[in-house]
Amino acid sequence: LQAHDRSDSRLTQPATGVAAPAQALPGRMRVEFLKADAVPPAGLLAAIHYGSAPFPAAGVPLAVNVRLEPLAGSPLAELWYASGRVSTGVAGAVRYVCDDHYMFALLEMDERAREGVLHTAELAYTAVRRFQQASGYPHLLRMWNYLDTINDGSGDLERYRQFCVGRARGLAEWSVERFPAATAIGRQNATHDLQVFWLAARAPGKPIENPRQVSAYHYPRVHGPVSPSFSRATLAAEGTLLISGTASIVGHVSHHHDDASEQLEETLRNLAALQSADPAHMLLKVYLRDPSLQPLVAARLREVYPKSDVIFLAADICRRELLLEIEMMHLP
Ligand code: 3EB
Repeated sequence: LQAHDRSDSRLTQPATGVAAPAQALPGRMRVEFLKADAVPPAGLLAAIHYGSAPFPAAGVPLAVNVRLEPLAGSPLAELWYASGRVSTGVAGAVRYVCDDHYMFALLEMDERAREGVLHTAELAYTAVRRFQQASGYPHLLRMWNYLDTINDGSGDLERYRQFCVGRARGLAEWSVERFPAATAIGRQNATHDLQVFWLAARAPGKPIENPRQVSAYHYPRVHGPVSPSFSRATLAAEGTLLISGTASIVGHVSHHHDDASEQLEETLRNLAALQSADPAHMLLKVYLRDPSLQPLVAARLREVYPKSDVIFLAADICRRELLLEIEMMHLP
């Protein structure tokens, strides 16, 4: 029952004459980055924390450690606030937490216990599909995928391409119109884990494609045996725009090989083509193959998105000629 709207929530506010904060609206996603030495507050659904620094996860219902190193000055964690009753659970290899509207879930699989990344991804995504179909949160809004040495192997044997084959096999009959927004990124250190986590909802989101780019699920054969299973963005029912990892790809072709500054400009044009009207806040995550690119990228992002928060992470991108990738969240 979607009975919550602004007028309903105003009725429950004390008559102070002060407008209720946007994040108090039921079902409104509230996401923030946590400053480097701060402690996570109460009331969270999940915390995604980056790198090897110790993280005070006590009291956080689901803490996910993404083993990518944050670059100088970056916040170390992303906090997802809960709205309503929170419960946690385990279903096979899936660990999850849910509230009245959303579910966050996590799967980590050691590739060494399976036969390669294709098979691991197939197992993982079979589990995702079955778990999602049985849950009360059937709509996948946003997924993150992290794996080691994403560019190892040549041609169709490149690990990213193998991951794409396994993911598609695992998702099986999952229809293209219901693909979530996503990120698929390579670690620069060895963990042996395929790590997949995702945000799902009771209410469907709207998948959005980018007019400047061929839909990833329609990429031609030249990019691998099976096209990637994701949408360019998801517009959640309450207005948050969740933009996939976005890079210097026009049509289906990588542009500006080996020119980071031109790749950044192309990426910004791709992001602009997905922009929502007037977000109150923007959160960016920037993946850089070479950490020495950070000052250049940071300076340009301050010009383009002066009011945003940014996490920089050292990471490999899924095509070897790509030097950077940016994902973004627009909060209404
Ligand atoms: C691209 O546009 C760049 O396979 O889940 C971006 C976001 C990319 C998600 C994925 C891949 C994925 O094709 C790569």
